[in-house]
Amino acid sequence: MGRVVAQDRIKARFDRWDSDGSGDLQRTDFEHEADRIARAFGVEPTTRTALRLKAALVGLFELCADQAGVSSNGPITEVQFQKAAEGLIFERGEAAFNRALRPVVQGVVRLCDGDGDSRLDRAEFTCWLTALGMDEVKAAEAFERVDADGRGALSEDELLAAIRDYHYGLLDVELIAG
Ligand SMILES: [Ca+2]
Ligand SMILES: [Ca+2]
Repeated sequence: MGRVVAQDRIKARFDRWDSDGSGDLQRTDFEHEADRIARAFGVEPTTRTALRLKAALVGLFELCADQAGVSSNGPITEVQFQKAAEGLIFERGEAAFNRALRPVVQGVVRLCDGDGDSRLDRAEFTCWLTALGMDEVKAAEAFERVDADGRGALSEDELLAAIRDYHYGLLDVELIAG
């Protein structure tokens, strides 16, 4: 596993989440990110599914703030974020990583889970990635790679494993891109 790849990806994540470009992360960055994702799915930010995603992202922000030892409104500097994210990815273990990210994954799954079975089939997953700006051919390829058990639908656990593998440099599919 490559720490350099991991650090680059954490840096890219930081830049994306710093939605106001202030050079540090505030709670409002994560609120705006949630609104932006909801709109990418064609959902008004005031709907229940969008608000749940927002609560999940704010929860993740608070966890990072807590790790960084700053106020629950931030700001979190880039160095603090890098340290908190590396701790989560490399040191605290898979269970802690999944606990931190699961609400966000659930929040996004709800936005594109058309049949409501809490799993994403090929079309639903393609909808996720194309809403985040990936083209359809690449999204279809990504589905094959993430569908580890080949059953044609992605569970939350498979999605979490894919996000973790991405940050380990084991997979080149970024699922919470923007
Ligand atoms: Ca900011
Ligand atoms: Ca589904």
